[in-house]
Amino acid sequence: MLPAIAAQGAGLQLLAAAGGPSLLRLSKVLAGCSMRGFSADTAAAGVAAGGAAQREDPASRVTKHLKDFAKLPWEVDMPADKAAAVLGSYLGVLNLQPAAVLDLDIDQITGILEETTNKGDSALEKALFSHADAVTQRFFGDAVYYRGIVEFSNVCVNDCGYCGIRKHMGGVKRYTIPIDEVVEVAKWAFENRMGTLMLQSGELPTPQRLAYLKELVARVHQETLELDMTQRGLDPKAPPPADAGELGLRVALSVGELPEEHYQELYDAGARRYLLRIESSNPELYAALHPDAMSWHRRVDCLNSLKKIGYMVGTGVMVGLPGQTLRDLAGDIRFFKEMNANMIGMGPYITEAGTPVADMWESMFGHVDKKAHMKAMFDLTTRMNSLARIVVGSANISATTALQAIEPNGREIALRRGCNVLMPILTPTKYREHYQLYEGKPCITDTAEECRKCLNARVSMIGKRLRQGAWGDPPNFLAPVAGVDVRALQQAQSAGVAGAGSAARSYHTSARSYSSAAAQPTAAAAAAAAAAAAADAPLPPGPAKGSDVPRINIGVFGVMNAGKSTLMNAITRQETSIVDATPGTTADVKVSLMELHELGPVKLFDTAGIDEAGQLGEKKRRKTLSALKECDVGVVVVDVQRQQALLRGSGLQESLQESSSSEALQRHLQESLKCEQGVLQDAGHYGVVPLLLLNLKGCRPGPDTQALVRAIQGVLDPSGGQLSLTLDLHDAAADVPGRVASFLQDGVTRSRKRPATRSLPDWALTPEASVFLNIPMDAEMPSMRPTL
Ligand SMILES: Nc1nc2c(ncn2[C@@H]2O[C@H](COP(=O)(O)OP(=O)(O)OP(=O)(O)O)[C@@H](O)[C@H]2O)c(=O)[nH]1
Ligand code: SF4
Ligand SMILES: [Mg+2]
Repeated sequence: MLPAIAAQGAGLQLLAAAGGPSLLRLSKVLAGCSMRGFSADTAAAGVAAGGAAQREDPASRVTKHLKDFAKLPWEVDMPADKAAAVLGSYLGVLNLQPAAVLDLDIDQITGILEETTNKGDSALEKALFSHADAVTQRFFGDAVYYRGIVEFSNVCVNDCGYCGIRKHMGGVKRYTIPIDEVVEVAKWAFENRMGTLMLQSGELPTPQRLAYLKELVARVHQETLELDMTQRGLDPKAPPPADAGELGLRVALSVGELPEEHYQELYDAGARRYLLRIESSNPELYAALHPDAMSWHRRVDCLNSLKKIGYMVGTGVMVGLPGQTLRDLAGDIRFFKEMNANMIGMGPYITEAGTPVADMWESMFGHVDKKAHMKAMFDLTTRMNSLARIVVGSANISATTALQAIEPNGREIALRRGCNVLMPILTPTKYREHYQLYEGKPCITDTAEECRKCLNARVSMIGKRLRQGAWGDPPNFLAPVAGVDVRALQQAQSAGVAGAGSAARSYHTSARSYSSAAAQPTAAAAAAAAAAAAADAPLPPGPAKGSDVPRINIGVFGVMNAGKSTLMNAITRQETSIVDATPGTTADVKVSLMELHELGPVKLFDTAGIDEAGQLGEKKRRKTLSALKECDVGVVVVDVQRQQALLRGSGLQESLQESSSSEALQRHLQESLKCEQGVLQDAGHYGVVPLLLLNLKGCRPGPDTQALVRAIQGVLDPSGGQLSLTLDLHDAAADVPGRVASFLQDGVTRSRKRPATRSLPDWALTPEASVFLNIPMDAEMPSMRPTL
């Protein structure tokens, strides 16, 4: 049974009068966009063009729909800490951290969906959206990534009951775009800095299609790589330098179920991502929507094969299918979590006339107001996006085109509710109308150039930034995020804190509005909160040694050449330390006093490697350990590249693929990670919060690196309780400073030291703001400052 349409769901507030601060801000953003070159177009080489000059300009198309809003439809006015409090109150747990990933079980997810969908709980819904946005920010900052899609063929052997290009659908003109034409689109996508190209089609498991695909994948991969090398002044025919970073386009495929050997051959040709939608995690519902020849279990086998080969694997479902329940949808979220989906795409089910599922839908819902129903499905889909973000953590989640088919600002709203990826359609216009999977598919007549401009305008409006040209690999491909086990926490708190268990119950009886839920906790919840607060009260920030300014002390530790100074420079966003490939470049403890935007005043320690041999090495080691004692947070940098080389030298590379917990491998890692383990132990001894930074240092992403990262984490953090971050500090596309800052913030939260209040709030950082700075003058301030 479909969920009832909530009478007072999160409706958009359409007000008669335009204006107000939000609109003012919107107009500024759009003015900014046009200054950044909306009007000066470059020709879309090789891609359908024509008529664009007479057509509506993308920015005005975007604004048209917004002029009646007093509040922008994607805005959520609940701050992250309040959102965590409301969610925690609903779930019956205390002190839920803002932006925490939550390992919710199927009952908890179903409960949230019921509360927000059928009971119209707008406070919980706001908390859900705000928390999802905070988790997105934690892993991606304000970055939004592109995946350009080319629908290169609509030929398909399947008859999925909902699909407008299924094999037996009449009136569809079948096409397959010649390889040269697709390669031209790929080059255009590269020049327009799309980062990834997704090649999509119906399913056709024939040798001819495999040959076509292999050639296409290899050409897109190779030709865009050569283009990139040429533009960087490198010899395009030479092997790419090891430290060149992201070159050319990432190639992604979405071409259905194939034999495992085909997947392998396509991976070998250069494809690195694969999208295969499960459509529903409920096998019975899947069976009802597909012909008998199609099997849910076979699809799951395909997903497993893709994972085994080393693809970044994406999947997705439809929301609002006839016969689907809220529990089915909760099961979908668990499915994503359990397979550690690297990309998630969810769209509302939109009928396509003449398909069996559309007939089914008509017989069940033909009598309802279709517009209102679709709006409810839109809202439900964005709740699903938020839940996926909160539960899975750092996967990429796409704001699907189907959302825009229902609501003109659908994708922008979704980007503020957990999504971080946009997928512009680059299929040349002459083919596009023949790839109509559902009714009202938007942008069918837009050229690729129009589509790109329109998306740029949309992303700027919501205060996010398109990371053009970036591959945007999902962090959870290398390092899945376990998340807080909410059920276990709930039980532990109920056992340990009187009244904590009743927090969930009390939530249901409290008033529905956010302010009353937050400001008037019941007596039981208040008692529980007071008890927990006494136990967990953050310590006031203590004065740093020799200073009367309260600072948080953060140190960076590890072996020589691990990338400690590189990390320090990412923390300070400047060249604080010398970075060089010579081991032992940092020979002493280097202290920097500064104020970081995210943390306030800090004292930073860059240190010498602790593995240097000889007497001098021993002196450096002692100095480093004395700095560790002073720290509140100690980041242990692990050089993954070095571990990979050591493993290769030991001949144990093979055992990595077989089992990351093999005894020989464990023994080897225990030995090669001795220094890092020593620092972690000392940190525990001195009460320093340890953070693990696994520095990939140019290691090629793939199953081997992934398995090694897991094995290292297993040795250094057997209980899985430490905070860790896996990334390449040179990855220009990964917003390294932003991710490092959130990582440190999480660490400081655990240190029980309260970050000082930020001296500059966000409004003060706008170009128009005038701010007087009160600079603290402490014992460590340069002596000449007062005379300046
Ligand atoms: N490709 C790549 N190179 C890195 C990365 N991190 C560090 N490097 C390189 O590794 C070398 C050592 O980096 P540093 O940051 O100086 O390492 P360190 O741990 O401070 O080294 P010492 O001061 O000698 O102990 C330099 O050549 C860096 O450019 C990374 O994430 N990717
Ligand atoms: S959904 Fe995909 S596999 Fe199914 S009929 Fe349509 S194109 Fe073919
Ligand atoms: Mg150094």
